[in-house]
Formats: sequence, structure tokens, C-alpha cells
Amino acid sequence: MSRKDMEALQLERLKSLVDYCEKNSEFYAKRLAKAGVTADKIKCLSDIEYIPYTTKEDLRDTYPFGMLSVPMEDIVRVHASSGTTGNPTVVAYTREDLANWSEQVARVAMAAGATESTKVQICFGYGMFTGALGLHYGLEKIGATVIPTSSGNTEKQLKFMRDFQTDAIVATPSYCMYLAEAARGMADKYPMESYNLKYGILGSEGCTPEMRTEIENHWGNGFFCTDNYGMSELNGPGMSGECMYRDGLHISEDHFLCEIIDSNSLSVLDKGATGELVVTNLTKRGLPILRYRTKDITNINYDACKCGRTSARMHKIIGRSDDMIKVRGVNVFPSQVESALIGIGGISPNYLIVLRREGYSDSMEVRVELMD
Ligand code: DLL
Repeated sequence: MSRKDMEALQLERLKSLVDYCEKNSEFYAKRLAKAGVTADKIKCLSDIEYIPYTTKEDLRDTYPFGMLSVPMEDIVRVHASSGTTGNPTVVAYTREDLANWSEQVARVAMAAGATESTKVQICFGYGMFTGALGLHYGLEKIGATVIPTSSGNTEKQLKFMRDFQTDAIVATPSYCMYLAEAARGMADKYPMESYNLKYGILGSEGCTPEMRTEIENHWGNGFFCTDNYGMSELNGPGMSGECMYRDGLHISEDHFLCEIIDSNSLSVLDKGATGELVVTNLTKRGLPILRYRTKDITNINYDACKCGRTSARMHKIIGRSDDMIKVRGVNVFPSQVESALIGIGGISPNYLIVLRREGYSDSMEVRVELMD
């Protein structure tokens, strides 16, 4: 799609989303009215700036279902983020939301190399985390053979990989590396040639090009992996993913309208600038999200890619604008550690979080001071 046509589609969808929110979302109706925004006020894409930002705190404050804009009987799935204490962020999907989500995931999976003849092992934990079920339905949509092994049970994972001659793996980069190391550890019994693994659809945590090379070398046999980004508040995986050229993550722009802002001044930055990613999910209806502050730092390239796709590409995540850390796929905020410590008697309020990465496996240790 040309940029002009894409922007016209985004504008039409943005207006219809604002109109929908005014009529169906108690939360947004109030917020939009306070800001004096109506669908008629949105005349061009930059008019999105009239709409206030949405944050994780909004979802926490309205826990669990305060931001729903359809009756509960129209919700067919609920997921939640991996909050360790306090209220997790709950997200909910209508049947149409799930269909859109599968479409988004199918796109990134195909860009990563999946086809209907791919046998793919999903090594994300199945459950409230969006990673496993998101990839599961997206891959089924393209006709791939899904093997839902979930995470853990390494020897079984590797046995299925050899016996089924699995072509692709879905995992976090660190788990993909861990499996490769475990496979190498058993190479005297099962040589690396007994695996048929050709590529990895990786995501949910950062993966530098250096780490990617190391993972690829560990698996050997031409193993190739791509980076995939998303977050539960924006459906889950499927928002963006790398193609074979790995020159940025292609965004499903007909579903996601992206802005880059300065996290301090909150002003929108020029195209190409690096800053915090803000996303409006143009097609989500069960729990609509307007201008969501992801806190993830990146920049967006609007030039067409060598692969032929014309969708904008976001740079690999460069960092966070808050202090969130991801430990083995779980989002952890130091403030959550603090609230857990406050409930324990006999320790002072000072603490130290020590993060370690051994091989590619994260560990987190909390050191506290004992009170006399
Ligand atoms: O991690 C969704 C997902 C699942 C994406 C599977 C890709 C594959 P959450 O648990 O809500 O959702 O965590 C979202 O994880 O704001 C980023 O900080 C981080 N993150 C996700 N993907 C990447 C990535 C899923 N490719 C939070 N690179 C986001 C770096 C990532 N960070």
C-alpha cells in the first residue's frame, strides 16, 4: 500500500475508533469529553495529539474490567501481564479482536519464514502470557503445524524437536539459547545434525545482533532467527517483526498507529527521531487502547524495505523510559520488589537488586539489610 493510502486508511480507522470509544467506553467517553475531543475534531492524523495518553496505571486503576467497552458475554478471551505484585494489567478480546490478532501474528510469522509446511514448536509458557496463544493461533491461521510444547522440560523439548524434525521454534532469545546449549551438551548421544531446526521466531525480550549471532552459531546448520515485538496491552505478539533482511521490525500499520514522543516533555517527535513509542490500536474493540505509552524506546523508518513490504519498520527496542526489567520473560518493576519487602518484618527499607546473566539465563537476587 502506498504511504498516502495507508495514511488515509489510518485516518478513517482512527475517526471510527474515537467515535466508537465515545459511544461504548465509559472510561474513554469521560476522558475524551474532558479533553474536548470528538471524532469530528480528528481531521488529519496529527489531530491524534488532542487525545490524552493512556498508561499502564490506567489499566491497573480500572482492574480488572473497568476499561471494557462491550458486555462481558462478547469477550471470548482474557490475558494478563506478568505483574509480580499488585494488580496485573488485564486485557480482553472480542471474537473480532482475536481474528485481527491472528492476522497480525500470521504476518510476522510469514515475514519470519513460516509457511503452511512449517512444523513449529511453541516454547513460550501457555497461560495468561500472550506469547504462546498469540503465536499459536497466528501460525495455525497460515496452516503451519503447531507443536504446543510450552516452556520447560528441556529434554522432552529436544526429543520432540529431533523426533518430529521440527523446522522452527518460537521462544525468548534466552530460552532459545538455553535449548541450544542443552542440545550441545547431549551432542555425543544426539549429534546436532539430528535436529532440523531452520529458524527461530524470537521475541518478548531484547536480543542484540551479537546475541543473535551467538544463538545462530550454537544451533548451527544455517539456523536463522528474527526479532518480534509486541505487548499484552496491544494484543500481544504480532505488532511488529523482522523479515529476512532484519533491517527493522515491520509494523502492521493498518492496525497500529505509532508515534514517537519525548518521555519528559511528552511532545510528539519528528519522523525518524528516537524516543518513546506510543501506539493506538486502531481495530481493537473489546478493550480499546488510545495512544498507549509503551515506555519502550525506538525509532521508526518509513522507507520501503528491500523485501518489498511498504510498512514502516521500528528499530529493535533500544531501552525503556522507566525502570522495568524483564527477567526470564517476566516484567519486573523495582517498585514491586519494594512493596513485597515492605510486608516483611525485620528488614530496613534499603535494598539492592542484582541482575545476573549466566550464559543467556537471567537471575535476579534481592539483597536486603537486616534491622537490629
Ligand atoms: O512480551 C508480547 C510478546 C510475546 C512479544 C511474544 C513478542 C513475542 P508483555 O509480556 O506484555 O508482552 O511484555 C511487553 O516486553 O513493552 C517490551 O518492553 C518487552 N518486549 C517485547 N518484545 C520485545 C522485543 C510480550 N522483541 C514488553 N525486544 C514490551 C525487546 C521486547 N523488548
